[in-house]
Amino acid sequence: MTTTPGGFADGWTPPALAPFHWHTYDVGSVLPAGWREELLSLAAAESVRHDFRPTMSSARERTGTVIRLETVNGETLQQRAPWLERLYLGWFRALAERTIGEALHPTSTANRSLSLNVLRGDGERYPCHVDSNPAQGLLYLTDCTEETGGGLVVARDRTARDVAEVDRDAGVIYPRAGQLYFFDARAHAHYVQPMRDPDGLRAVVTMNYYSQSCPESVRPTGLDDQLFAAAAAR
Ligand SMILES: O=C(O)CCC(=O)C(=O)O
Ligand SMILES: [Fe+2]
Repeated sequence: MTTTPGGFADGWTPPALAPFHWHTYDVGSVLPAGWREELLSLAAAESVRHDFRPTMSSARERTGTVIRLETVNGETLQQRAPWLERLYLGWFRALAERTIGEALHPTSTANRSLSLNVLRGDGERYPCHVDSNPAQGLLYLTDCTEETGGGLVVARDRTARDVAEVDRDAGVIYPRAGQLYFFDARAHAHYVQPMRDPDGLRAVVTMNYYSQSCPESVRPTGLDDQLFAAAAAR
């Protein structure tokens, strides 16, 4: 086999499937002043902690793992920050459709649509999973860096089954406040690193969209029970 100076063997062809990719819209400065502070106050006042047991088909954690989640659920967001739902249904959805290239459908319940997730410096992390939805939106309220932790770690390898396997070959996204991300992570396991700074805070609004080619009915059994357990207890 001969190789070119760039290291390409003769006959190299690109992979059939596109590598993991995402799109970022820098929306922070065009949203109405105070949007971020309003959501951070809501998180401080209304977030609820509960134990998440990742046993559903989309989980990519070792058996028996229990992870403490802290969230403001979609029903509370709908009542306390109704403008967020309007963005989810309207402008943000239109931006997502430009990225994903398909009409996107809102979910049937407020809790499935929106969530405000909080991680604190006390080692909380977000569990490893694949998404069931073809378009995930993430509006970040805080900055994350290599120093603070809280990076979103995404496996390049489509077969990664847990955090250790993700870590073997992964890209890390360090989000900034005001950035709105969209991606399709149905085939790439991902998790959020624990915060390294004891005083750290990471907050993000997550948005789920489905579509005709990937309808809400594919959502894994048991996911809602585990994600919204706290809502039932309130
Ligand atoms: O918080 C993040 O950066 C990722 C959250 C996530 O993966 C999800 O909501 O599905
Ligand atoms: Fe995800």
